Amino acid sequence: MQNRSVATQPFDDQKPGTSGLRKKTKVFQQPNYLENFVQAIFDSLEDITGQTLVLGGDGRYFNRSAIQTIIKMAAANGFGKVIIGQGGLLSTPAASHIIRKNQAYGGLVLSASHNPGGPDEDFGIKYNVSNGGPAPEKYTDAFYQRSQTISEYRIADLPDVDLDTLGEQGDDNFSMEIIDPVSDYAELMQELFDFPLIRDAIASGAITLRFDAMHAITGPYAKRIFEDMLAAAPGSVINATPLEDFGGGHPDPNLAHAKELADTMFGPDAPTFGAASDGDGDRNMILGRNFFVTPSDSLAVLAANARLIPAFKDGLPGVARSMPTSQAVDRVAQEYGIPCYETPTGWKYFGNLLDAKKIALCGEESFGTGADHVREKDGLWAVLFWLNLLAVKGESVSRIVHDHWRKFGRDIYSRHDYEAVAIDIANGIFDHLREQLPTLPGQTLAGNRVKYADEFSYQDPIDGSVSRYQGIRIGFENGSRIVFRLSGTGTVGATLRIYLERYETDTGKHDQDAQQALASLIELAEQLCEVKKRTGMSAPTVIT
Ligand code: G16
Repeated sequence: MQNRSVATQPFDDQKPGTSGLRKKTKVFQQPNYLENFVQAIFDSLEDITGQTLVLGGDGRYFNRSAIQTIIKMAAANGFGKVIIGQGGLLSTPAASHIIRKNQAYGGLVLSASHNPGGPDEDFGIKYNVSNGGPAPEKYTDAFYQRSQTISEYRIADLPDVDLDTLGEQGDDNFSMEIIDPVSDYAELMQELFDFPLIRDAIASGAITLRFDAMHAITGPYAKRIFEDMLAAAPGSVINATPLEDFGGGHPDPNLAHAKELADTMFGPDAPTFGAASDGDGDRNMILGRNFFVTPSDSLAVLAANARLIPAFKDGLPGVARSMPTSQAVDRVAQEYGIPCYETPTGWKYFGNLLDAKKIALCGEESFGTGADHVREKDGLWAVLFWLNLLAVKGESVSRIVHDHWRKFGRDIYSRHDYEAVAIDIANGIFDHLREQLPTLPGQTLAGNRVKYADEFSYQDPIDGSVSRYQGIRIGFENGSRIVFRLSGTGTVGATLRIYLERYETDTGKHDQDAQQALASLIELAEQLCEVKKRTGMSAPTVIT
């Protein structure tokens, strides 16, 4: 095997965002662009000689060719072994599990998650560390720094690897193992949940299931787990074949993008349970018959019922949510006397808390829920948790959530996204918000008295690291909140996210439409940030 050094020059835009580096595919396809970033990662890591790297992606356009390049670069940079999902496929949570199970040094996951795929759409790459979780900020900062001074990358003259045939090839210095992407993950799920109970509930017809894989990575996982292992009717998993362009769709599991599933679940003869996952399998959307569960409520319901699941029969040491996620789970933690941590947006902030066993369950408003079994959010795991809960309780999704609201109150919640905003306008909005912060506490706005108004900073309780500028929060004495943040995952301009939340204890008002219930906060948010006025947009691009 011959190694080569290839001269290159830095690209100035290789700063990872909320979850790795995401760009238009054509940006990644520029000569040396992918190679520079991968070399910057390898240069920033210590003692990689002879180590094992896990490699896979969500199957989007450019996945296979990027994998071939990375294998050759891993060889030239001294890795001893690369474990690759068959066909170049690995869901994000499965990659996390495989890193942990094999005690690998780390992994590279090729995905732009819920962003569309294809030659004119998005591609992405993220590095996961040895605990299986996304690289913390100190790593991503180092990758960026290195990318700004890079002058060469190293690559081996190897023939392309057959990604489709299982088995190990190579020699003592460098080997490549192609593994079944599903089996280890499916086995882990079987250990965590009561499969016989779920299977019986499905067999008896008590649970009828529809899962939308959105032409993305979870198709093969969901087919194996739901249809083969849990005996759901053939066809219960729809859009089950991963496609390079996700069938032209947006693999984002929400009511707008998983429309086929939403139409079924809100139509006549709906199954009792519906769910969807995203491009790389870490997000989930949960639906009952005629009923949508917000991700924040889902996290709270799972926390409240954790003891009913084999994996959590002894209870939870603590829980965590990202800052913009609703406070529903805080109420559960308070009731059970366990801590609830509030972290910045991004799964990487949960890793230390999970490793230190401070928490065992965590989640985000952005359709992410997960636990201590891996170090990524996990779409199918969340679906199985709900299935296990339905099988134990024998009640409908809607009933379980309504009972939860009756006990804890309802945090009525919505997120409004304004996408592709010009960067200078977005910066202007934040400057304008920052100027107002000192004057807001004590004021009564739209009938709500402001308790605090600040820019969120987080100090990690385990390693003491501090993350600043994580979103602007305005909290009211009645528990309502408005949060403003710029997304770290978009690839065009800036995306302004406005998170709105109101606490309601009156059960007679629990069935209100969220947009109506939040109308006065929505208007107040516009008065404060002026996004419509400054951009000329008349409405949010997406409401979830
Ligand atoms: C990623 C992160 C999540 C985050 C989400 C939205 O999810 O892993 O932690 O909540 O992006 O981030 P933002 O609001 O900055 O766009 P995914 O599923 O895209 O990898």
